[in-house]
Amino acid sequence: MTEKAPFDTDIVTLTRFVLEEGRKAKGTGEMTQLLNSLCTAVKAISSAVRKAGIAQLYGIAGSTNVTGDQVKKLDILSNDLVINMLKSSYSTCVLVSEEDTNAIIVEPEKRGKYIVCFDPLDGSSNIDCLVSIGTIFGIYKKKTSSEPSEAYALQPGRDLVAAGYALYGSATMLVLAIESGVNCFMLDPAIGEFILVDRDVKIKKKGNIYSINEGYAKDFDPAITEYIQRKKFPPDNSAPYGARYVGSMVADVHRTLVYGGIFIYPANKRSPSGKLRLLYECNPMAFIMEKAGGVATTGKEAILDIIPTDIHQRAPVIMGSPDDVQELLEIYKEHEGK
Ligand code: AMP
Ligand code: P6P
Repeated sequence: MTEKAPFDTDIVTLTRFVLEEGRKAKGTGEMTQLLNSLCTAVKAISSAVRKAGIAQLYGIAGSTNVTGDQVKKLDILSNDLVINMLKSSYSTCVLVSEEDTNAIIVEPEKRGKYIVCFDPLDGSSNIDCLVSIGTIFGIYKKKTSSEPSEAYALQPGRDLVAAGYALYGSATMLVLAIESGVNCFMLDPAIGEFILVDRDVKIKKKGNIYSINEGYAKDFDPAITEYIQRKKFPPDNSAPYGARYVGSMVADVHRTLVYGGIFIYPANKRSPSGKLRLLYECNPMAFIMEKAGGVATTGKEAILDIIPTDIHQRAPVIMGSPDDVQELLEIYKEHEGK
């Protein structure tokens, strides 16, 4: 008789984890409310993302579906879900979304003390070919009791209270970084709960994968060019690195967190600040990387130390295993002298 897999009757769900952390913090419960509301938005986005692929195949195209219902573009739908779930958590006062030009000021009767910067569906240009995409978020506490404004969000990533991402890949995973560290939760569709699968995640000191869009090699600065050359033709005759690039930040960063190595979206001649957005792509990922023992830099300074001046500003990104990032920083130093 084959042994039945034991049914775990004491599963640590994200809801339970967040409640326990809230109890430990002896807080008011506002952060707990916020995180659990965000979790609900991510579950709904995961469901929509997986349905949209099928919808695309069966010709539910354009702005209405076969029953004439308004079918929102997936990234707009995701944005609405996050905004509505955060507002109804009574824990936020200012929201910054990749989809909205201006910061969203929460109506007075629903305000709380947190600011959330998020990309509701990062990499959504990949959805039609079913490449993994994600939701990225960073959470700050307001610093004053003045009337909330866009300026509330212009805090350095160093001041983040929590950050995380959801990866809609072969499974849906939510990675949450709080003061105490990084924890990974896998969505179990059978029960609609995120289950804790990796506790207190730490990145490898050194990896063997580099991740960069080499299509831009013509515009790379010399330090990047030299670094990539070294990965392909190691001067010490060690094994070359593998190259992996999905083109969806959440997928590339998650692989780097799990396998080690380095993810690079550098500045170049055409884009002097790179492409990725500081508030809702670079800072949350940098916070997670540092909490996991990794390094996240622009090449000149730690990403988390940048004082933002605009909610949609961009920043160059070099992040991952400490030894790998350090090797590139040393090449940058050598080139500074030239
Ligand atoms: P609160 O009073 O609920 O807003 O929590 C105050 C502070 O305690 C938060 O800003 C966090 O630093 C920490 N905290 C409270 N609840 C949680 C939680 N569920 N997970 C992680 N940190 C928490
Ligand atoms: P490129 C997706 O569009 C995105 O914002 C990130 O998720 C991803 O890392 C980057 O852009 C990919 O940009 O220029 O390599 O296509």
